[in-house]
Amino acid sequence: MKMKKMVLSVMLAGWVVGLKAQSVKKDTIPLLHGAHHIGKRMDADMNRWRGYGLGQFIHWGLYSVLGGDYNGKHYNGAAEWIRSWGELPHSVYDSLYKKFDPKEFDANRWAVMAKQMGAKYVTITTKHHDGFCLWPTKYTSYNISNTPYKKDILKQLVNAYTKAGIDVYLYFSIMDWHNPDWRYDLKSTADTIAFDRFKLFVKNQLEEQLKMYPQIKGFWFDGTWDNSWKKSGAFSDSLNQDLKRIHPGLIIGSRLRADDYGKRHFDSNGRLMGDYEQGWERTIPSDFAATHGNDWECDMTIPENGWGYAKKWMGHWKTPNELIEMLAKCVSLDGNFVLNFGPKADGTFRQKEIDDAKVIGNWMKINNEAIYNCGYVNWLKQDWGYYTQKLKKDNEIYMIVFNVPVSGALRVSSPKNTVIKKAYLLDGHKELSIEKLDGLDTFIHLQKTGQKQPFVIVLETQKGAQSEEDENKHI
Ligand code: FHN
Repeated sequence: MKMKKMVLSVMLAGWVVGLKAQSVKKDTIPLLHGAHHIGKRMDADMNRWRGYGLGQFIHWGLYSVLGGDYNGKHYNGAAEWIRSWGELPHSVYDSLYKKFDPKEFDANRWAVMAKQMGAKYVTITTKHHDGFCLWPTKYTSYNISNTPYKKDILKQLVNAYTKAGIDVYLYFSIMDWHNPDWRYDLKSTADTIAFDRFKLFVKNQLEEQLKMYPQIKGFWFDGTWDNSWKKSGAFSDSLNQDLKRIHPGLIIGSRLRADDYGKRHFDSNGRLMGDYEQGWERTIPSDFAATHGNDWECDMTIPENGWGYAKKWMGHWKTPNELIEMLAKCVSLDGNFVLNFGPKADGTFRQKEIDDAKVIGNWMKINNEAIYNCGYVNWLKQDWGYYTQKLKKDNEIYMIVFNVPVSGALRVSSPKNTVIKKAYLLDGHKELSIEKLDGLDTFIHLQKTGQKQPFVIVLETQKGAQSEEDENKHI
């Protein structure tokens, strides 16, 4: 009897453990400050973000006064980091605001240039790591109102871009080299006390921005990699929630938060913390699997590296066609592509940036149908370029072509049960001949199209029209 009882209780215990194992996944680490939702945000604001395709990044601040030069010498790192290299005394850098007087600055001209390029959103540095604020914040005197220029730059930009129909996002660096309460790590009570003051300063500044520029759509956080911030998971979580409560719909990427254990971007259970993945800086995922199906954005510089204005650009300068290809690749993998501009201290842009924006804009004028509100197509990738389709899927598939084979025939492998009814060039709608191959592949024959630039072919497809014989070829 005793034995029977024991077996029963062991069985029961096993059943309870089994139940537990079913309801809580084995690898789940209990977190107070992990991701608060699983899967994508599907509200209207986020759908709008998803459809942008192309954005502009602006890095503008005191570093543009130096442009990477100090005392007749040029420094080859990212020019906006010059204060941190020990090449010039901090007091010299921190006095640059006395020289910041962008006489040529015209926010409307900037917005028109971005609009012509085809940008649907802009991210503007309101405060980079140097701590200088482009808006007249009441929380530090290290701001635009104390420069010879005096006027609120941010307000002009927010108004001009919004008027041009471009959504505005504010870049905000948490790391702040100028604020005496900033800490890289928290190693003592004194550090913690100072950093608590700093956190309040950050919260105040962000709430101030929301109050002053209510048109904005989101924040773009940076400088969140230090231990002090990684140890502030609870604060970063409540800050995120506060900002969203004040401004419902606000979009914030994965750079802001840290979880209970200091994990960034993805929490300790591997879940994305933020509305989109913000780790694709100067790189693009190699394929769709690498995106893990998340929303994401790639931020790209035209030179090898460097975001703020540098008198000399380092390394390879990307050509407009390279940039257009990056844009196409991002959209084909469900991401947005954001191209950086680093205006000069006088408020003008370098010629190469102006020229590139024009070329991209001319291309977008013809081909934007394959970029805006478009995303991933689960068809076998081919060497000629990239597929996209409308996020609200219909029967059209876009082929953005960068490499034309010598044969002039572009191979398309359509999935089971999908038939290509018609193919034509988006520019001018010239119809192209289709050759159905044995099995599921099709050739789109280009003949002489005279295309010198990347171009788009539209495929009109029909589902469920494949013959049974063709379908069997997939088995
Ligand atoms: O250090 C910055 C850099 O200067 C620039 O602002 C880029 C933009 O993505 N973010 C940081 C590095 O991740």
